[in-house]
Amino acid sequence: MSKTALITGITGQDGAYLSEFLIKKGYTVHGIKRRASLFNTDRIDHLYQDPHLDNRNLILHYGDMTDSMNLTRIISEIQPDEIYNLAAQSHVKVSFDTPEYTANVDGLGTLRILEAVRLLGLTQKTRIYQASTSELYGLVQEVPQRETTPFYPRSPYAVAKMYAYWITVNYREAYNMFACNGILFNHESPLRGETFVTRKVTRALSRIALGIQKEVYMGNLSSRRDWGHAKDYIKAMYLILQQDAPDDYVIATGVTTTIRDFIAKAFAEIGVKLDFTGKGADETGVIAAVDAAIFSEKVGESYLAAFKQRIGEKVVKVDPQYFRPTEVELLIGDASKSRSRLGWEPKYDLDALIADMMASDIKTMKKEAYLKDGGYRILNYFE
Ligand code: NAP
Ligand code: G4F
Repeated sequence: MSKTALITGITGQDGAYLSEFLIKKGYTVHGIKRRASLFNTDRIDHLYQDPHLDNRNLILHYGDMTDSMNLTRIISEIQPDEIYNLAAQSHVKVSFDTPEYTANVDGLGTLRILEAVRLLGLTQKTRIYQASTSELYGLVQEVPQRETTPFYPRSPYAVAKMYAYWITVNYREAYNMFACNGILFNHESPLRGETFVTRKVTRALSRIALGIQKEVYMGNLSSRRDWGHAKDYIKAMYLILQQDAPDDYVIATGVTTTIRDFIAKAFAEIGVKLDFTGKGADETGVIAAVDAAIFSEKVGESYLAAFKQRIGEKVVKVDPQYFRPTEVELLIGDASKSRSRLGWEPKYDLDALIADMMASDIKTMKKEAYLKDGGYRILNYFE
């Protein structure tokens, strides 16, 4: 018998990779998507199946994490073996602007899922994965952070996720439910939302390389993150629900890098050397040199001459509007428990992640440039 999974947040980065992964494993995957005035299923359109077909393995339901009755009805109809609760207002900076909404979706939304499973009498059937986060460690109390490190959340997002973390533990202990937290450190990919720092950088640098963007404004360049690839991290979510007993796990690479170094590495990937000068809000990133062979291979020879003219230009600047009222300065995870108990091992390191994201964004931005100038760059697009 094939298993049935319900994914909240199926239209997001992780939801897209996880649904593809579970479908390949033979699952029937149900997903909850929000009603929006524009199509919001880009990331899963390749998995879409006509609703008139029998035996579909991807089925979407309209819903929202703020609507208990809707969630309860969907769970009741599907009777899932596994629920992956990935839906969230997931942007830390935005949570300072929308704290109540973030608490409702990210905190109470988790309670709504757990309580629906309990009220429907599914506690012994349905296993629940909760998308917990390294943001819980906030003002870190230990380096590196592991499952036993005390939490010190630093944003409305992290505080909401702290409620979700503990309500998951509480339902596990109170009702003997198979409910688990994956404490995932930052994970990125070509599908990453465009306003998270890595994707903002890979998109902007691709556009700068192609000559369609002058510069990019960033926030705090000195904070450090432990970045992995989302494709590796969704496998950990699955493994967490396949264990004999429910538990909580840290998923991380164990390597931490500043935002500044991420930007320099992303430029280096396409043969550009970037030097940073100045401090704080006056810091800038200046194009210092370009390796013609690498640039031609990764971006395209026809863009090289124009790009060389830009050596000496300040292309990375700081705008304090991107600073956060309280910042998480350092994250670095210790995933020893996941490695030993789950057998989880990431395939991508940071360089491989950056290569994947840059290649994807250069391709996408070439297409954008082509569409903008009405075909003038058609040769570049196909080269
Ligand atoms: P994402 O790309 O921002 O996706 C979030 C998903 O949640 C989207 O499908 C979004 O729908 C949906 N959603 C938002 N508000 C909702 C609501 N009120 N009702 C129903 N659905 C709603 O996030 P992600 O990077 O895939 O992350 C997945 C989960 O892991 C999130 O809970 C996030 O907080 C957590 N997490 C992420 C990371 C990371 O580094 N990526 C690390 C640790 C934990 P729309 O498409 O309609 O917006
Ligand atoms: O990419 P970010 O917005 O991710 P952040 O805040 O670490 O949160 C992400 O990872 C969490 C896991 O730890 C998830 F739970 C959460 O849902 C989300 O996926 O920012 C990373 C760092 C921050 O220190 C930020 O201040 O980059 C810094 N930063 C510097 N300039 C910037 C920018 N962040 C953004 N988004 N945009 C900037 O221009």
